[in-house]
Amino acid sequence: MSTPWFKRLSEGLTRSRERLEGQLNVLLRRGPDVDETFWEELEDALVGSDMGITAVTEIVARLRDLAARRALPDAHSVIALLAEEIAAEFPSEYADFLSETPVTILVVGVNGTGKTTTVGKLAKESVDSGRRVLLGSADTFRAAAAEQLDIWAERAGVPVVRRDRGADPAAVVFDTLHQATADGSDIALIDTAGRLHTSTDLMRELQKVQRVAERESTAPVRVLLVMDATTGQNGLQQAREFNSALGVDGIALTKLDGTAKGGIAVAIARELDIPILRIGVGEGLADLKPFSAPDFAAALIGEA
Ligand SMILES: Nc1nc2c(ncn2[C@@H]2O[C@H](COP(=O)(O)OP(=O)(O)O)[C@@H](O)[C@H]2O)c(=O)[nH]1
Ligand SMILES: [Mg+2]
Repeated sequence: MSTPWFKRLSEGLTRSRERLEGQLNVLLRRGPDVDETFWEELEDALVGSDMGITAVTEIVARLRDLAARRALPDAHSVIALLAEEIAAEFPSEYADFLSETPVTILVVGVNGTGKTTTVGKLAKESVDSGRRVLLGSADTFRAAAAEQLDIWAERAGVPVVRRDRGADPAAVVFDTLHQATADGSDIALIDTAGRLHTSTDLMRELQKVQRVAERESTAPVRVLLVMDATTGQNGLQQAREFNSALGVDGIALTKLDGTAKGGIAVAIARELDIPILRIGVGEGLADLKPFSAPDFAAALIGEA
């Protein structure tokens, strides 16, 4: 698995891996015995990486079962199966709507999670796969938001629809989707605001944006939630709120390079039941990667 992509993923997960690998090595240095203390310490190491108690309980239960059924001889042979069991926590089949054509994507999430950056990276990915892309700047709340999206649009070499600051975001969506139809766009990516006066205001505004998108889009409309991996378990509560207001179809998990608790991806998959479609491992245009559960699990636990 030494492809350039795996190498980049692995680099992005360095902080998480060092932490988990360190703890697993301590565990292995205790000795080869697979006793109750071993299972407890394994559980603690996994919980410490933010995988969430539900996933950890399941992973450890499956490993205990395997250890008994296959009569695994020692701690090493149990840890050797860990990556596979972590990967099993993720759904094995789901539609990657970011690769569908045509499609309209509403990119939502809390302020600062990386929505605008992710729109830019997705624009580049889509252009590289030969698709006609249009961006819509529906974050009309922040002064700098449209300028920031313009910069990404320029980097990716795609057009962007915008209106003045303070304009109705739903009007931007209307304009964007009419232009997408006129241009024959394959993918329309709509950036939205992450903060308003209150969270109720924000959810109401996004619901309006979604209604207008559903009405005006000739392509299927999907909701992509951008989550910041560094916010850990707090992000889960925000995700539930977005999901109940809008119905989230997929997740982009950003800033995995900025946390030692990358296990949060496991908690997200297990507790939200929404597929992670992309992960962000840096600030550059090429730092958004398709999610693969086996690669992720392997990069997360390393060579312990
Ligand atoms: N390290 C890192 N930084 C990221 C990633 N994605 C976004 N960021 C940074 O997070 C900050 C907020 O991003 P932005 O797109 O403006 O968030 P928005 O408010 O949700 O639109 C910026 O400084 C981005 O460069 C990532 O995957 N890794
Ligand atoms: Mg933004």
